[in-house]
Amino acid sequence: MCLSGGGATARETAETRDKNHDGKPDYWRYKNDRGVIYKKEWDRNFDGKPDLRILLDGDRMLEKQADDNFDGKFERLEKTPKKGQRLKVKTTAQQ
Ligand SMILES: [Ca+2]
Ligand SMILES: [Ca+2]
Repeated sequence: MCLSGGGATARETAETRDKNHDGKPDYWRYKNDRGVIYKKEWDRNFDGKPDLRILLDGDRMLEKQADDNFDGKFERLEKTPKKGQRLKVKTTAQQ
């Protein structure tokens, strides 16, 4: 067994895009240490904070989180149903 010390400590690497060219990123793509994308985030109102997030397992979408009122909290959660299950949408938004 051989353990090498040091090395990269950052496990999460994000690629960003600036789609509206205002100098702030509005799209994030996260890859794990195998180079597989497991999370994507979008800033839909261009305030610099992500408000739509998708969690992935390979090509499969596991979960969608949305901040529809742009207050910084993701109040809508959609889990991709397993086979034979119906889509469940959870929301913690106040009525
Ligand atoms: Ca935003
Ligand atoms: Ca919100």
